Amino acid sequence: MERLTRRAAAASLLLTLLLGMLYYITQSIRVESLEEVTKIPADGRSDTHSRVSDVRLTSPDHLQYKQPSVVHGRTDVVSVTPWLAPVVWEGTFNPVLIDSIYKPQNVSVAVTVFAVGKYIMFLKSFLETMEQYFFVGFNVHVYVFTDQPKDVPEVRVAAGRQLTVRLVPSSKRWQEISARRMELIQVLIEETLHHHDYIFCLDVDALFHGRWGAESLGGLVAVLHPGYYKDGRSRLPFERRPQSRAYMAPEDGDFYYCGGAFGGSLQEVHLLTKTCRYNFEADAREGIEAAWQEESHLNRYMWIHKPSKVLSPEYLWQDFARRNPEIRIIRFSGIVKNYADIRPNV
Ligand code: 5GW
Ligand code: MN
Repeated sequence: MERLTRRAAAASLLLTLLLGMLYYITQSIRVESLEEVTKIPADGRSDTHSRVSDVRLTSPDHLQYKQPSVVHGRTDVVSVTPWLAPVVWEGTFNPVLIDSIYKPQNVSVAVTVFAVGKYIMFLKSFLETMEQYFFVGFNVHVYVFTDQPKDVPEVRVAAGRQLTVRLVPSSKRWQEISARRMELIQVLIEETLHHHDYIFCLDVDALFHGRWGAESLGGLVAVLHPGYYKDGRSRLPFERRPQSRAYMAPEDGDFYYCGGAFGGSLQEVHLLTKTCRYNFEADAREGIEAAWQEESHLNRYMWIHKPSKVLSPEYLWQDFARRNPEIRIIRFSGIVKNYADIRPNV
């Protein structure tokens, strides 16, 4: 009897010891992995948190600007989404104040633009007008993706701005040029992650006509498509076939966004391009191509991952469209192109 209790006591002691050791081991693993995710790289930027999430809106003490009002403002447009992201319209922000907040942060903005095949003809005026209107006074690095590096025009750029040419293979099928944009942006971000804070991916067949500045910065940034911003869900040209990974049900969708301009922090745009590329390629393997290619996949992505900033159609208008009264300024606009002239044979 006594021997039995002694044995039981020894066993329970051993068990307690074992449990204690196990607890210690799991705790130390937990602490280690916590350290792993909160580790700040040497350059001061965290890998796990994008800089935008903890951006400080610090403004200089003596800046003079018009007093803002919370009872008077634009009433002809909505300037906030139901998930409380700003919708940027002329008159909803003060450019002087915005610049005073973002300039001291010395942000670096990357831009991607594709000029493949005949689209090289749009590059010169795109770059020239960009120099006049896009993030003037900021660090801007333009990455031109082209199959004709020799034909990239020489455009004089201000201090703090630079241009890099990246060679891409030419392609006969336009669907392929379109499809590979997401992949090439994804790879670019992987290679330049620590060089820039934000990135914008823009169509080349457009010109800048007005300021496009730091008011457009955000974690995930989408532009309202100029052709559909007043339309009901049933009219939005989302992909409607359930077989596609870009599928949107009739009751889905906030807004219809442009494929020709989107952006955000490098981390967010990396996830976007990686996801859209994956879904596009998986669809292709099953023999399906979404109605508007990567624009359809982008719209599906933005439905699930709501943009933290929405840019009004001022940020990608179309030259052929009638200018509606709520459009007080056109900042960037697609030029009218003769499709027969510029597109490769399909
Ligand atoms: C060619 C034929 C059909 C569709 C796209 C192309 C094409 C697009 C091309 O041959 N070369 C090229 O560089 N692109 C890039 O993709 C351009 O940056 C272009 O702005 C972008 C999107 O194509 P877009 O502008 O023809 O599409 P939409 O919807 O603005 O007309
Ligand atoms: Mn375009």
